[in-house]
Amino acid sequence: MEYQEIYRLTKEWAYEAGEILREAVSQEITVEYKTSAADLVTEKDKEIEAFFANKINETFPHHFLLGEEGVASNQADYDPHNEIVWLVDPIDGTTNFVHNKRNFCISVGVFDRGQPIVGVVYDPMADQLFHTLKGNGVFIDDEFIKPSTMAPTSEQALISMNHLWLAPNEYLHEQPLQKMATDIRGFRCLGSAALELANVAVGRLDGAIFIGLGPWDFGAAYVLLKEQGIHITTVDGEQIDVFHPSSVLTAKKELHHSIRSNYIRTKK
Ligand code: 2AM
Ligand code: CA
Ligand code: CA
Ligand code: CA
Repeated sequence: MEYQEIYRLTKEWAYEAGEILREAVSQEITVEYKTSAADLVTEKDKEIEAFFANKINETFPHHFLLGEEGVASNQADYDPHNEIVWLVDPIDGTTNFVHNKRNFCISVGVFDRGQPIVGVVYDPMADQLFHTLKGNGVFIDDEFIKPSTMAPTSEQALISMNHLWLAPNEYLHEQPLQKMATDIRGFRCLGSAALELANVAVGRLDGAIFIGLGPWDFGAAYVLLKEQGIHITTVDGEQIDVFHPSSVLTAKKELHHSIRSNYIRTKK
């Protein structure tokens, strides 16, 4: 069955790509600026995305790839809602890859006509693979991660965010997360959205709230979170279009509702 084969190969390719990145951190890394000094890309980002583009093209020539570095931008126009599409972030957390040499990942989500099929997030330095095939449950490596029945309240919650909340953004007049910062147990800001979202899917974090993400950032984790029955919407509480840039708010139903109603002042 094609989904099983996609699942098997996604994991295999993520391990192969991870091996390349593990070797790369001990060598000199060539860094370029994309839009600014805060927006980095290395030759490894491009190499890993090209690696996936070639594998997908050879094995599933009728599938499409949407990746951060745009190596497959020569694909003809297509409607992602009518195709099998791979959302690939070759390195999520490039800044961590360059500076810290840890806390980055490879993120691969596969969607069939918009439906989540496979989600794989591989942290090569920790050697941890978060993965799911729709309907089969979420795993870290070989360990099945049972969806937790706990329903944390705001004051018990550990929540990931990205630093863009600290800059002026479309959701505020004031800082909407300031009150939340004093109410919740803690914020975390790891620098790899895909890894942080995967951590919500396995219960290591209670929620995450990000703005300005691309499909490749949340694609794989979207599949993991949906599989666990954890809410994932835009910050405005709307359904995410996985093929377009989006804000992301994820948490279990009760916490998701409490964040939305208590802390987010949505667009005027
Ligand atoms: P990247 O490393 O693949 O570029 C860092 O806070 C997280 O945000 C990473 O997941 C990073 O992905 C992503 N990111 C990088 N640049 C961003 C930007 N300009 N806006 C929003 N997210 C960004
Ligand atoms: Ca980037
Ligand atoms: Ca990314
Ligand atoms: Ca990236």
